[in-house]
Amino acid sequence: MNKTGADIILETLAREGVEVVFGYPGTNCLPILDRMSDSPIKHYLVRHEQAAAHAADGYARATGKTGVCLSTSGPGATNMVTGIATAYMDSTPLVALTAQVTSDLLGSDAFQETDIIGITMPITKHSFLISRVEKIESKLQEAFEIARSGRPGPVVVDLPIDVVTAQYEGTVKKKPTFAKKKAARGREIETKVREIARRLNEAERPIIMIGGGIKLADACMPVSELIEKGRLPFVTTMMGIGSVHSPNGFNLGFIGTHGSELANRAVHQADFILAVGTRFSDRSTSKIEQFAPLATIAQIDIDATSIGKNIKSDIALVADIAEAVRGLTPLIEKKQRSAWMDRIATERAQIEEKHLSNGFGQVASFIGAVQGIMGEDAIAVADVGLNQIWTLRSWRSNTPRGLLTSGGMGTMGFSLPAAMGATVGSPDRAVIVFTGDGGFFMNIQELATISYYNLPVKVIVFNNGHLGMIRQFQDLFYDARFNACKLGDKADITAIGQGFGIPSEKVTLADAITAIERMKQAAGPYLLEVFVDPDNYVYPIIPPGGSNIEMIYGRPK
Ligand SMILES: Cc1ncc(C[n+]2csc(CCOP(=O)(O)OP(=O)(O)O)c2C)c(N)n1
Repeated sequence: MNKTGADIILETLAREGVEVVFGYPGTNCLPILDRMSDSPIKHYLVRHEQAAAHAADGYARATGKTGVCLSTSGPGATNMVTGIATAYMDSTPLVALTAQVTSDLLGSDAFQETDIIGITMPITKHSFLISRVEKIESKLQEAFEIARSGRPGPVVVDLPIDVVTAQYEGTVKKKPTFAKKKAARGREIETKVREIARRLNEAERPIIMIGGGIKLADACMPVSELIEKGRLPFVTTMMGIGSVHSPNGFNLGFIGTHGSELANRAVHQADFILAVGTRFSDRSTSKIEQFAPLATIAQIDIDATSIGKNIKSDIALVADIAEAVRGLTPLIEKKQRSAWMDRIATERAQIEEKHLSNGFGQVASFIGAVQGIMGEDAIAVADVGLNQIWTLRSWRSNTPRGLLTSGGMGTMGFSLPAAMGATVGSPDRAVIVFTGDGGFFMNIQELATISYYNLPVKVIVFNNGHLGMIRQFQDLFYDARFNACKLGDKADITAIGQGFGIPSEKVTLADAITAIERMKQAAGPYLLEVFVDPDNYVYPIIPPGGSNIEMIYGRPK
C-alpha cells in the first residue's frame, strides 16, 4: 500500500521517540489525526492550543525529551504562539506541528491561512514549511535534531494539507542537512579551561553562577562535583534552581529581582564569577552596569549567542558545559577561603533574621509542608506572580526537573497545562501546580482536559482576589493607587473545580496544611483553593531600575 504524507509524519515521529502529542484539531490537520489513530502515538486533546504548546513544554521540561504539539492552521497555529515563545525563552526542545492550507492557496488570504512561519520566526530556533511529500521525513528529522541540539528550543513545522495527503512512493532516507554550529574543540577548550582554572584557584571570593543550561546539557553532576571539590559557593538563575544539590551550604539561592538577598550580595562582592549555562538575562542581573562590579567573569555555554549578549565576559568558552567542567574539576584546588566563607555565613545569619520578621513565613511553611507530604520526588509547577516567587523561594528542589516555571517569558497561565504535560511524561511523580487566581483563570479550560483524562494533577490556587504582584507594585511604587489589579470574590473557584468534575475544597492559609493530606490521598486530580491576604507580598524585592544590592523590605522611603 502506498503511504501518504501523514503516514510518513507518524512513522518519523515514532522513530524520533515521540509517544504523545498534545493538540487540537481543525479540518486541515484531520489527515494527520486520522493516521494517528493507527499509530502508537497517543494524542491528548487539550481545550485551547496555547495549552497544547505549554503541555508539550511541561512534558519536555519534566522528562528531558522533545515535546510535540499539533494545531490546525490559522487561529489554531496563532493560539500556540505564546506557548512557543515561552519554550523559546527557556530553551525547551519542542516541535510544533501546524497544519496549513493547500500549497496553491498560500499567500492568497485563504480561509484559515496564516503565515505562521513568518509570525514565529523570532521565537523559534528554526521553522520549515514542507513543500513536498518526499521532504517530510528528512525535514522532520532535521526539526527534531535542531530542537534538541546545542541550546535547545522550539521548531515550527508547517504542513500544507495537500503535502500531507499526497502519496509517497520514495524510499530514500535523507540524513539531516542541518550543519551544527561548531563548538570550540580540543586545544582551544583545553587552553580556556586551564585559564579558567588558574583564575578560579587565584580568586579570593569566587562564585559559580548556574543557569538552566546546565540541566539541558546534562551537566548537573559535573558542576556539583566541581562545587564540592573546590568548596565553591554558588548562585543560580531562576531557571538554574534545583540543578545542583549541595548538602554543604554552598547554595546561596537564586539571584535577581526576586531572588535571594544573600545570592545578590555575594555576586556583588565576588572577585571571580564562573557562569555556566546562562545568558545573564536582566531578570538575573537587574541594573546591568552595577552587576558584579568587582568580578572577572568567565562564561561557558554551548550557545555562542549567549556569550557576551548581556554582560561582557572576560573569558568566554563556547563548548559543551559537561565536557568543559569535567576538564576543569581536576585542575581546581580545594581551598578554605575562610574570610570569604565567614563573610557569607555572617550575611546569611543577618538576612535570615530579617526574613523571620516579615509575612512571607506562613506561605513558605505551607509550601514546605506540601513538599514534605507529597514527597521529595514531587514536581512543583509554579505560575507567575507572587505565587511564583513564593514557590521558587520555598520549594527545596533537589532534582534538576523538580521545579518547572516560565522564567524567561513569565507567562501567566503556564502552570496548569505545563503540569498536565509533566504528569503525562512523569506519571510516577506527584505534580503540583502553585498558581495565583489570575494565572489560574488564564488557562482554566484545561481543568476539563485534566478531568477528562483523570490526570492526577494537584492544583493549589492562592486566592488573594487580586493580581497580587501588580497590586504590590502599585502599592510600593505608584503610591498605592490601585487600578486594574482587583479580581474580586464573585467567582467561586472551588465550585468551578467541582463543576469540571475535580474534587475541590476551600481553605484558609492557616488551615491549609491539614488539607494537603486529603489532596495526597486523592487518586486523581484535586484542587485546593487557599485564601491568602492580599497584603501578603514578596519581600525583599528590587525596585524597578535598582541594582541587585538595592533590595527593599517595604515601601521605598
Ligand atoms: C500573560 C501575562 N499577562 C500579564 C502578565 C503580567 N503579570 C505578571 S504577574 C501578574 C499578576 C499575577 O496575578 P495572580 O495570577 O493572581 O498571582 P499573584 O501575583 O496574586 O500570586 C501579572 C498580571 C504576565 N506575566 N503574563
